[in-house]
Amino acid sequence: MSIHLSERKQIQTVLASENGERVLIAGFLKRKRVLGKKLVFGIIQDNSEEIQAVFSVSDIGQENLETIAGLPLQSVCAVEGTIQKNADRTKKPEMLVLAFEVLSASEPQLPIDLGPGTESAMDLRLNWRFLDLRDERQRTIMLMLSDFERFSRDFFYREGLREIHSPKIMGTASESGAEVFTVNYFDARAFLAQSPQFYKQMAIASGFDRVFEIAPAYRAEKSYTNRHLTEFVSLDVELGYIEDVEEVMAFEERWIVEVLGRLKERWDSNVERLFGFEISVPTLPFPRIRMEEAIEKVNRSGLNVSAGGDLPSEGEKRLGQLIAEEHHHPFVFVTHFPFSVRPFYHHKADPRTSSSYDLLWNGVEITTGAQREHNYEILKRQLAEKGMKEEPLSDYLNFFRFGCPPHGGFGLGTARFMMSLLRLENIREAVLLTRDPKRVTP
Ligand code: AMO
Repeated sequence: MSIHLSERKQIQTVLASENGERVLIAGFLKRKRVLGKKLVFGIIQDNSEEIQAVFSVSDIGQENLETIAGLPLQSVCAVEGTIQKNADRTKKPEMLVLAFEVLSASEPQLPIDLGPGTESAMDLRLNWRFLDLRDERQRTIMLMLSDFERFSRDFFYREGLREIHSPKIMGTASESGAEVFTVNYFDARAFLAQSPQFYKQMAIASGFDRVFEIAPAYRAEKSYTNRHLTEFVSLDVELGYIEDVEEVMAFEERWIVEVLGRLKERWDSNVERLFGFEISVPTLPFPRIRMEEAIEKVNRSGLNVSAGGDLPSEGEKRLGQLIAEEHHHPFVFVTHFPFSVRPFYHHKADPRTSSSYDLLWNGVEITTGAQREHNYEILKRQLAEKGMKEEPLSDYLNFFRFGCPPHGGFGLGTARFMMSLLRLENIREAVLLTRDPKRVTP
């Protein structure tokens, strides 16, 4: 009896088949139980689900039974058989195996432990990330990340945004000089983009009303923390013809509520089983607090963060807790940052204050957003105020010389989003592969 992989069905689909239906599945041998010389129970897992396959000597013969009994876990097999529904409807159907084929045998000794309660150290898991991702919890994070992007695209297209892809090799640094990677570019020097900031603004100057981009961003930050990577995926939005920064915040909170609602609908039961809590969809509008007030509030609670500046990460954490107690809300927009701690391209609400915000989720910054300065003369003054030269930024400044709609937008690290959503300890679990100051492999 030969197996035709083209007839393979996903296990999730197979679990809903009729009793007695003949089906073909394929996947990893996740666990097995050998009962004497007559019976082997094997759990086969694919991308969608797992199923118990019953290998019995009377159906497949002695030789085949010995093969499956001796097969190392994680080997890849194709299994054909009939579906046996359980009389108890709460129990999953099983498969009575009629034929199987080992597509690729695993080595018997795995370099890491898979499964709950047997976790290997993070660093070792990252060395063997392809195996680590065979664990359902790890793979679920990636599948949800993919849905997060998909649901976001749905929302953005419905709201009239267009997707762009801007270059990641640049002639100038986009955010600030300090954290940028330099690359040899033939006989010259170039930089890796820290953000698509300049190009998403260019798109507005080019006449695209509203745009978004989901793409890598690079930061040469030496800091080795649980929430910084040197390469991360940045989700960027830029909206033309806005009235003020409030419009950007209102857009962002509507997007987050829709996306969380859809993620809950699709993933809640898996999240409950694998992570131990339910996804909660926040109410609108999210709380907003001015930076000045945020600092006062945090200091009143016993921390001592400097006034007039930015909030350090412990301050953000405390603010998240205080807002959660007061407003019963996991999100907070911190607004009215001093211009002194913001980039030159932010619009000013008044001479000392930028029209910008950070969005915190459970006390972790997931977004920076702002209205941008689109007046060429003012922009040049703001550059001078920051002690920066015009010449290296001349291409950027040109965007504002021939008419540019008022605009604003935000940037969000997709891994930070997943980390907050799933309450992960480490951002490294929320990216396919880690790039940090100590790691450029695998
Ligand atoms: P900012 O530098 O705050 O703003 O970055 C925006 C968001 O990107 C994520 N992020 C990171 N994630 C992982 N590792 C890092 N090293 C890292 N650095 C940043 C965070 C952060 O909130 N151009 C502006 C955005 C804008 O104004 O539109 C910018 O890049 O989630």
